[in-house]
Order: sequence, then C-alpha cells, then structure tokens
Amino acid sequence: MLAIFSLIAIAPSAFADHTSVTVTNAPGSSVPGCEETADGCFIPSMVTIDIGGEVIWENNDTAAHTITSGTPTEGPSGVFDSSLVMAGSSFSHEFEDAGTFDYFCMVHPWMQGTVMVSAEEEHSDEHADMEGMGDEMEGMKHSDEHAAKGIEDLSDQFTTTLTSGVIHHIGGNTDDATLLVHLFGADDDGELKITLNSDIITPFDDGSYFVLVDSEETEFEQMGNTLHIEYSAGAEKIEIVGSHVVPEFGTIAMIVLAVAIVSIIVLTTKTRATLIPKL
Ligand SMILES: [Cu+2]
Repeated sequence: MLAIFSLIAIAPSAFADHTSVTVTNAPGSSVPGCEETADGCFIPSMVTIDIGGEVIWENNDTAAHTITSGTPTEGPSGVFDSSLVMAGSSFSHEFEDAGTFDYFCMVHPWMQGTVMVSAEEEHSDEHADMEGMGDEMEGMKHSDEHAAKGIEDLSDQFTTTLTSGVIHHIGGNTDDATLLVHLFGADDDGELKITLNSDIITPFDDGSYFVLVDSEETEFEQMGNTLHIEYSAGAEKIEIVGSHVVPEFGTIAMIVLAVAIVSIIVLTTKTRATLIPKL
C-alpha cells in the first residue's frame, strides 16, 4: 500500500489518465490525528485527474463529513460542496476546468485534500514530470500546515441523541459561556437529549442552564446534567448557556483557527501563571 501511495506522490502524471478516482475518508478522522499520518484524512489526500474527470468521495467512516472546496483558513471557495455526507454515503464532482483544487471538511477542518486537474493534451512528458515535482512539494507544504492545526469539534465530548436531523458540530464560545449545537437536516420537530460534560460547561449557581433554539429562549427539561430540549422542524442552532465554558476546548469558529490557536497558547500561559502561587 505504501509503495502505491509513494508512487502516486512521485509520479502523479502516470495516473493522470484516470477519468474517475475514488477517495475515502480515513476511519476515525472526526478526531484529529489523521492529518499527521502519511495517508492523511482523505485517502489519498492528493489525486490527479484529467479535465472532465470525476472524483468520488466515499465516506467509509462512522461520522458524517463534508467535502468542501477551499481551505479552513480561507473558507469555502464555492467550486463544490457536498454538504454533510453521512457514513456509508458518497459524493462526486466532475471537474471541467484545469487547476489545483484544495478542499476540506467543514465539520473537521483538519481534514484536507487536493484535486489536481490537468489539461492533458498540452503536456509533454518532460513538462508533466516537472509539474509532478511541483505537486509533491506542494503536498509537503500542505502536510506541514495540517500539523499546526489541532482544533477539535466538541461533539465527542458529549452524549447526545436526537429524534430529527443530526448534529453537524458542537462549538464552544467562551465569551458568553455558550455551547453551540449546530443541527443539520432537522426536517421534523424533534428533541435533543444531551448530557453535558461538566469539564467543559459549568451551570449557573443553582445548577441550571439557559437554552436558546435559533436565538429564541426555550423551555426544556433538566435532569442532573442531562437536558431534554425540544426544537421545531428547520431548527439549526441550539445554544446552551452556563456560567462558564472551558476555553481550552473552545472551537470558537473553524474560520478563525489561527485566533483559536493563539488564545489556547495565551490561556495555557495564564493557567500556568495562576498555578505557580498555589504550589
Ligand atoms: Cu469530517
């Protein structure tokens, strides 16, 4: 397998006559780590096709993912967007223009890949080889970028069930001590049952929380740390407000990754500073 992948990396032009290429989601890629492996989070993370070729993304993972053109730092480019692809489903896109197309997963922005679309008729072999080397270097640059990004979605920190739609992702906003639960595909009225992790969100002094569904205050049932929140068809955002949200986990927004990394560093420094006097 490794030999095959390195062959792809060394000589992408040899594979350029593929009219259809399949990319799979790395199992477990909803948790950071795959970006540091040789295979990446999309396998293979770089594919080469001719104009008119098709790339098929098969989601063999257990979590839902998106395939969105663009980069996490610059946002979606608008060339293609699968929206959420459920486990076991797939998405495909035909590329009509030559070029290099970066893409990523909106839910798990450490997942990144590249599609190279070559205009085959204009390339001599020599030219194709040189382009291949350029691709390889660009690929290496990309993996360095991956290593710098360790932001996580909070979804795996909570036990959740919902009767309509799926959780797109859970983010934390430390400024107003809010957990943001983004829903996708809630076509019917439903109920979200979420058991809050007290390491991440702290309730108000009386043990209660405050809940907004699509920015409207909502009544809900609370049993211990478990909330039952009803929402109407079409709901997209449930906010759970407490007195404190642990900042280290704060996925403030995927687009402001750099800001998030800086604030984590600052917070870590602050935490150390306050720990020293206690010791
Ligand atoms: Cu994903």
